[in-house]
Amino acid sequence: MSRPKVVIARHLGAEVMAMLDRPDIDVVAWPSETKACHRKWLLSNVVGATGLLIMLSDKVDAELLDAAGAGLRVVSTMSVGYEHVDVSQLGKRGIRLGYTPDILTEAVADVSVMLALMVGRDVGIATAVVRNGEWPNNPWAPFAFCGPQLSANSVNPIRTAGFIGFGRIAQATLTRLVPFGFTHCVYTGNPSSAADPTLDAALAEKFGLRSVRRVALDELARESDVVFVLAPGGQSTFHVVNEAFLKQMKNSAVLVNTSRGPLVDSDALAKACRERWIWGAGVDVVEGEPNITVDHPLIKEPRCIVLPHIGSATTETRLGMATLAVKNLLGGVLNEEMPTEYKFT
Ligand code: 8YV
Repeated sequence: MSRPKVVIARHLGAEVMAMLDRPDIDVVAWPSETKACHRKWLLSNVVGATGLLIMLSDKVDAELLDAAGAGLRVVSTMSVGYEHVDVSQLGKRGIRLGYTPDILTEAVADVSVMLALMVGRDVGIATAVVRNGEWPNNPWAPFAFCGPQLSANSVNPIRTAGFIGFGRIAQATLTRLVPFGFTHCVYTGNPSSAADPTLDAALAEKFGLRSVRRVALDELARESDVVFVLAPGGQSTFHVVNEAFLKQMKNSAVLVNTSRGPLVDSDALAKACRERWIWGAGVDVVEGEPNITVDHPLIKEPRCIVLPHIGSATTETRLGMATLAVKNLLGGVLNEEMPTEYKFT
């Protein structure tokens, strides 16, 4: 009997690839050194596959699933998000889906706080001054490079964190802000669930804050000293941060997006930074990534820090994600349990 074919769409590093070195499967892996078009490679190599392991950048649509054929049992994505996968097509065809939640929570929370601090303290502008040899032309001046202080202080003893989306990563981010003296938290919840004051009181107690409140978007914009965008992508959250939202933010506030680019209208955000509706922004994700040129309005904004989607990029986290993705893949291929399987509704 022929062995099931598994296609690994990205090189996962020697340690994780070794997990696939087993006698009961045939492995076809993307030759990362090639200059071939990745999509074309995938379309031709997925033919007859039983399992497919992909990343966020690899679109799984009807075309790819048709190319794979009826034998495909599992798609395993090395990501917590799965908007690049046509989930309804998978459901219709009875194909299982694995994804990698939880494991990246702490790494993304770290980057979220890092961006808030970097923007507030003008690190982008300050490092450019040093790198460009302009430090000697910028002698010490009392208010040079000064920005709003993230942590609570005698001038601003009340610090409010706002979260668009209040899942695992948002709560891990809030945990990090508590030692900075944050006193209040406002968040937007899933529109399909009702606001619950009892839950909010329990959350305030859990985090040791004076209050945690689920609020409407405009209230969140008005009250927050820093807004973290941490909701899933998709149509319901498209441009949830737009001109109207940004105009309501405090002009000392910082916006951080470590979720998905399309949640924030980039042109509106660039305008908000340029016209000082807000202090600045730190984004790990941008609409249209990775095809961003240096002319992009956000890259041109001095008080906007743009990162190339590195939220989960620590060695430990990526290794954990890749290992989990392989376990999900093998579970699906061998008709066994998958550690983190998407539940079709
Ligand atoms: C990664 C992510 O950059 O997991 C996600 O959904 O956005 C990031 O952790 C990406 O998934 C790597 O495939």
